Amino acid sequence: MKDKVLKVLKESDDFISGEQLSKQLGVSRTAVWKAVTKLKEEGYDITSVTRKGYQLVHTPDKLTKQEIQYGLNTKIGREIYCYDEIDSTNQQVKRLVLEGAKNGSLVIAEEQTKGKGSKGRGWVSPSGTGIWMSCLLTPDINPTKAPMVTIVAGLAVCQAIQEVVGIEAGIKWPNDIVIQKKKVCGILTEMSAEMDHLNYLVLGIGINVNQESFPEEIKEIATSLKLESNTNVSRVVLLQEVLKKFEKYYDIFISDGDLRSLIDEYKQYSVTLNSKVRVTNREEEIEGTIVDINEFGELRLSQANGEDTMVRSGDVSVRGLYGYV
Ligand code: BTX
Repeated sequence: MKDKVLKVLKESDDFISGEQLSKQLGVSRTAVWKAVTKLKEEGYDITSVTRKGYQLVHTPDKLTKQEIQYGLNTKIGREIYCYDEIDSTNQQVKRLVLEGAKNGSLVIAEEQTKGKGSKGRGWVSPSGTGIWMSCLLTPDINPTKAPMVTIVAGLAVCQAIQEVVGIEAGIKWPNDIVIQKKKVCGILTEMSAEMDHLNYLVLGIGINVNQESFPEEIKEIATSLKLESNTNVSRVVLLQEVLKKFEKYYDIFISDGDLRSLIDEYKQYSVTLNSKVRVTNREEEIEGTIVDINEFGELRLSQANGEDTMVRSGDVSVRGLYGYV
């Protein structure tokens, strides 16, 4: 009932009477009043004036299912699970898979107590200030193609930031989004696969939105959209835009089978391309310049001795970013 009342209030520019609401929704005036009271408790600012009725004047920036789904037409997010607090949204997707969650299901939390970064690292995810989300995807692709989803997501996040906040972000290959050389977003794609069969992917995206400060251990390398733009950013609007952009590019990727149609656009955002880098993986450490990114999302590294190497994984430090000089 609460959701239905909210929808009618959102769609009306003027006051709407309790009587009209109860008629339209086929419920008693008391039921309408109860729903309005609940909405007010959740932070919706609803003015009630005798003989005029109710008017919604302010919507809180809370990541609730009804706010996220309002006006959203993507296939991703038709099923949404929202939590005030969870260990990690990626972990929660994996648990929901066991309960039968479907392709495109979305998990969102106001706070993560054990947010995951890549390679066992953590992700700082304080309450109410960021977008901590994970999406369940079951594409019919070879598991070797899973890392390309991170590339698709990076492109989508940059474009969404540009559209909603009006500032330019860059992508540090493969999974960081940076603004002014600081990390504003991290992407963690995990998968469950057997041999050449992909069971499912979990696409986790963490965006620092309205934080005004960061804990000591990351304050030199982290930033938020608020710090960069000097404005409060609506998490709901940004999240919706990320979903729209991601779905658009993801559909293209799935139909092409690789990144051939997207890579040129991606390269425009890359802070790794044409930069001096140091690549560290298990066996070795090599330095050079990234001269290209191919349709599989792999880097071509050119070394000083004239040798070219393809980089498919490993930690890539970009000169000028996060303390690598
Ligand atoms: P990463 O391994 O590239 O980055 C992790 C590193 O980034 C940490 O070791 C720390 O130095 C730094 N860091 C930690 N928290 C933040 C932050 N809030 N802002 C900037 N820098 C930070 C990147 O891994 C992938 C992160 C994915 C996070 C999402 S949130 C939703 C989903 N659920 C989940 O558990 N993880 C993903």
